[in-house]
Formats: sequence, structure tokens, C-alpha cells
Amino acid sequence: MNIQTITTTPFLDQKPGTSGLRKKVPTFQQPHYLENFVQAIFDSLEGFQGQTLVVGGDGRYYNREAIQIILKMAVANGFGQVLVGQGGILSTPAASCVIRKNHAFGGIILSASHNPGGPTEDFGIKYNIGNGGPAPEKVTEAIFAHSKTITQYKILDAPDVDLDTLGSVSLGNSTVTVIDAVADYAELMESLFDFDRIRQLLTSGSFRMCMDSLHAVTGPYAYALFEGTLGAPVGTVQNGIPLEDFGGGHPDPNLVYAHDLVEVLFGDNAPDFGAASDGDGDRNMILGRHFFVTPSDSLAVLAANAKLVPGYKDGLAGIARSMPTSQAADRVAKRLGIEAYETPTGWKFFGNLLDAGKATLCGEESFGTGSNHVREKDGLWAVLFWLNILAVRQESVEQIVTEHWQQYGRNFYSRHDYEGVDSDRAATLMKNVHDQMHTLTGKRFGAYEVEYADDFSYTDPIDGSVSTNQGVRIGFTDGSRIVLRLSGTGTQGATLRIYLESYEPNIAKHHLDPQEALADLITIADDIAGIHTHTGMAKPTVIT
Ligand code: G16
Repeated sequence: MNIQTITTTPFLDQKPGTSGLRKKVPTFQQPHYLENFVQAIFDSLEGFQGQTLVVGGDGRYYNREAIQIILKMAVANGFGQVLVGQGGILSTPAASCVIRKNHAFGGIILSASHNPGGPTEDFGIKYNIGNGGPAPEKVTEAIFAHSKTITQYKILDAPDVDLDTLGSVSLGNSTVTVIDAVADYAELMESLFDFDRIRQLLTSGSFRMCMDSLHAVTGPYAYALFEGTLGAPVGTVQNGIPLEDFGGGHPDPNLVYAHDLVEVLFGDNAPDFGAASDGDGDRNMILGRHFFVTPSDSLAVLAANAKLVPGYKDGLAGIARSMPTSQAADRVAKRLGIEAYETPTGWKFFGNLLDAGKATLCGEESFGTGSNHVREKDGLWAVLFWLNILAVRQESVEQIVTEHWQQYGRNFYSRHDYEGVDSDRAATLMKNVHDQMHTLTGKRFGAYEVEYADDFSYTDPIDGSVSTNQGVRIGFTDGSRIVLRLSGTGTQGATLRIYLESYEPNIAKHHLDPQEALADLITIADDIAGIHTHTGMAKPTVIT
């Protein structure tokens, strides 16, 4: 085995963000850049000699090249076996499933999620631990520390592995096995949902759905599940062929970027149900006919109806949501008499709660929903969950959600994003908010009175680790909230996120447009934070 030890010098910008290291492709293509980060991952781990590593990505530009490098480095560093998805493809939830099923030591997932792909667009890499979930902060901090002091990395001198042919080959003293990217995941889905009932719904002729894979990783999974096993008509899946640049689109399942689907679901003769997923398949957007389900409401509805679904029929242990996600799910948890957890943004914070059996369902406002079946959020799982509920209840998406509001009240919710803001200006804005924080309590803004203002800090109930500075919360006496934080997933300048939420028990007002219902809070957010002045932008880039 010809292992080369290559001398290198550190790059100082390899700090993992909310979900791994995300940079432009040319940054990753610099000599030694990817190699340094991969070696920093391995240098942060102990006890993996002879163990199994899972590798796969969302198929974006540079996926295949990166996988060849990682395979050779994993072998040179002593992994005994590497499982890699056919064609280098594994959706993020499928990777989590494969890690768990094979009791792998961990996995490396290549994706920049919902960010665009292509030669000058985004690429990303993250490490997942043996539970199948994103590495917790103590691991990502260790990776960053190693990346700053690295002097060499190890790589095998060998020809590239054929990623397209299923089966095992020897690489150095190790084995690389190319696995079917879909099979394990599809089997897991079948174990959780009532496929017979969903099949009846999809083949009844009276129900139509449209699944938009946005030319990203879920295409092969969606074809196999919906048009294959579940018998939906050919054409149910649109934009289902994964492309390295996602067809030039932005593989982000929201009302702005999934516009093809939005046009179909809000057009004439619209289908009953629409869904989209993102670049790496962990996000989802749910639509009914002329109806958008906010991710926060989706979590609450899934929780309230979980007993209708075989995999969750025995009830939920608890529900966890990220701090900026609306409090709709908390109301369901309260009625079910189970615990509601509030964590910082980042799926990695759910891992301990899921492992400890404290939470069964988790969700985030950023179009992420999932459960204890894997340790990532899971786009197609959410779609199947909705289909299972629709098949049992035989009502429309709109009926189910509006009935939910009638029972629990409606949490009006919206997120305003200001993308590509100059980093210094964004930092000044956040400092300005911080400086005011201690003076806000008790202050009145029109009908609203501030009950508390703080910077969210989380103490993990399982391992006691503390995460500070997770976003500014301004809570009002009527339960409304404004949350401000800077995104940890962007690759250009800063993205300011403003999260707005109000609670409306009055059924007569449930039909309001969220922007209308939240208009006062939108003004108050600007009064406090000087958003337009600091960003120089008259309106948000994206409203979800
Ligand atoms: C990642 C994280 C999510 C987070 C989202 C947005 O998702 O896994 O937990 O909510 O980023 O993070 P931010 O607000 O910091 O940009 P993904 O789908 O991008 O991997």
C-alpha cells in the first residue's frame, strides 16, 4: 500500500458553521484545501482503525472528485471499510440511515444543502458521528482547532475507484463498497408508514400529488418510492434527474425558489398535494391545493396526528424545535402531556435528545422536520408522513391545517431574510440590538409590551454542554416574539434572519395573510434593530 504523507500549511477559514464547512467550489479546489479539512476530521477522532466510514453527497459539482480524495485519505488513515453511495450519491437522511444500519464509526456527507451548485457556486462537507447525526459542537470545534495547526495529511496513491458499479473492491488494505443509494432508506420508510393505504390514495384516481425534487438528490428516491413502490402515475415526480448545478436553480424548497411547484399548486386545476425537497434531501416544503403549510405548522400537525401513522402509533416521547421555530408544536405537546424542548438552530442539537429517548419528533422553521428514525431531518419522510395522514383522514391539506388552528389557535409566523449583507454592517446591527437588550423589558411598542429580551443560551439536558449567543429573542407579554440572528450557512457576506411570530386564538382572524397579521411586529423589529438603515436594503430578499 503506497501511502503518501503530504506536507501542508493551514487554511484559517475552516470553521464549520451551522452544518459543516460550506464554501465556494473554487475555494475547495485550491491545492490541499479539502485534504486539510478531511485530515482535520480524522485527527479529531479516536478509535476508528479498522472501522467503517460512510461517504456520499448530493451529487453537486465537485462531488465525485471530492469523494475520490476522501476514499484515498480514509484508507490511508486506517478505516477498514468505506461504504459509498452509487455514483457518489447519498441523500443526507439516507447517509444517516446507512451509518446507523451498518453500525459505522461515522460518515462524511458532501453537500451545501439548499445553496446553488456549479463551478463557481457552493460546496460543503460535514462529519456525522456513529449515531448518524451531525457532529456535536465539541467535535466541530476540535476539527477547527486541528485545521489551524495541520502540517501534513495522508493519502493513498492509487487509481480512482469506479463509483458507478455496485459491489466491493480493495483499496490499499481496505475495502470500498459501492452500495445502492436508495434501498436501505426505502426499506426504513416502508417500516414506518402504511404503504398500502398511501398506495390506495395515490392510485385512487381522485387524488393527485406533485413532488418537485428540484433536480437534486431526492430524484432517485422519489421515483423509487412514489412512482415505483407506491404506484403514483408517471409524471408525479418533476425535476427528478439530479444535476450537478441543479439545472441552474436554487434547490431550496420554499415559496420563492420552488416556483415551478408553487405555480402548479396555486394554478388552475391544481393537484391535491405538493411537496419539494432541497439539494441534499433533508428539507421539505408541504403545499395543499392553493395552500402553503409553514414548516412550524407542519411540525405541529404531524405531532397532533402522529397516532394515525404506524411508526408513531404508540405516541411521542417529546417534541423538540429550534428556538426560532414557532411555538405551535409546544401547544400540541402540552395537550399530549409530553415534554417540549427548545434548542438552538442546527439539527445537531437534537441528537442527544433523540438518543436519550426524550424526543420523538423534531422540527425547524427552516423547512426541516424529522424523527428518531434517523439523526438528520428528512424531507421525503415528511412527505410520506403527510400522505399517511391524508390517506387516513381523507380530508384536504387545508382542512387539516385550518381545523388544527381551530383546536389550538394559530401561530402566525414568517421569516424575513436579508441575504448578502456586508458582514461589518450586519455585525453592527446585531451589536446595536445587543446594546439595547437590557433596556427593552417593560417597554411598550403600540399594543405590544416587551416581557423579556435576551440572547438565547442552551444547556443540553443530557450532557450539560452550554451553547451561548444563539440569537436575540424579544418576547412580548401576549406571547408574540421577534427573533434576530445571523445565518451560519451562507457563503457570501452575512444573511440576517428576522423571525416573527404572534398567537391568534380568534378563529375569525385565522384567514389573515401572515404579513398582514404580523405587520406591527415587522415595524417594531425595524424600530428596534434599524434593519433598513443598517442593511441598506428596502425589503427582505426572501420572505418565508
Ligand atoms: C442547516 C441546519 C439547520 C438550520 C439551517 C439554517 O440546514 O442543519 O438546523 O436550521 O441550516 O441555518 P442558518 O439559519 O444558520 O442558515 P441545512 O439544510 O442547510 O443543512
